[in-house]
Amino acid sequence: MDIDIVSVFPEYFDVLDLSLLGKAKSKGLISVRAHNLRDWTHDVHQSVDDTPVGGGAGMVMKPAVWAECLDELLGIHTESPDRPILIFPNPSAPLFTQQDATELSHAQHLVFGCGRYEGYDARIPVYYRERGVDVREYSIGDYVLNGGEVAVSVMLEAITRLLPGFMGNPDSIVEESYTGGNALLEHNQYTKPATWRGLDVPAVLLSGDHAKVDRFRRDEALEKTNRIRPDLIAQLDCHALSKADRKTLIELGWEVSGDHPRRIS
Ligand code: 6GU
Repeated sequence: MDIDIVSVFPEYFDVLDLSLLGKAKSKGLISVRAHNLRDWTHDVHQSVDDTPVGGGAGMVMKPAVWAECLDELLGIHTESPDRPILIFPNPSAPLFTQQDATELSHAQHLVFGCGRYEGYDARIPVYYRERGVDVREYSIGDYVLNGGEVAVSVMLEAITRLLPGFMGNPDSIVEESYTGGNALLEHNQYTKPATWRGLDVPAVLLSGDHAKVDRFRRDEALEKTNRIRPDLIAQLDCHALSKADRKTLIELGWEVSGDHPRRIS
């Protein structure tokens, strides 16, 4: 996978070499290039932003500089068969989910554009969409960051760990939270010793009875999700739930009929 990142702080991405992503780079699974947006300016001040039309606080990133940069990185004026996906982090966009990470992990080439200040001119994504580019805008959560750099490193970590050959044990991806159509929070994990500072691991986990262990973990996942993220329970597909799952959810106060569980209050 080829990854281009455009930012006014490209050095921010030097740390990628230190993290797990560094592993993917050294294994040759990904090639990452961080570019400085100011390299596409022509004025002595290398300015990338201007005041908002219509007034208001802060500065907005100018479309012309971004377009010179993106035309080049996307190969917009060439016949190249490469069809990069263009991604802009944006706190006012739909949330980035595990499903997005999975989908993007199959792409050949990703180009990330990090906005700073109050954002970027809204015509930039419109322009590239009109030229047939797959343009995505994502937020990583309901809070505001100063720029897209942190959001891009979050998305990159979520995407690249899904690349074939990245994980030592691919099974651990299948078991984890948010995977598949039935997203639940993960059950608790314990390691040895069985008793530590007066706290015991649940006895059933030491029983050696795999069916009982599986049921215990599934119930714990359902209870935990019910307590912390009831919105995820409400999105479950009732048809994909086992009899035992339904029983647990009914005990937790859900009506389990129709397409999705409904809370009975
Ligand atoms: Cl993607 N960008 C910024 N600047 N702030 C955010 C965000 C993105 N997601 C949540 N907050």
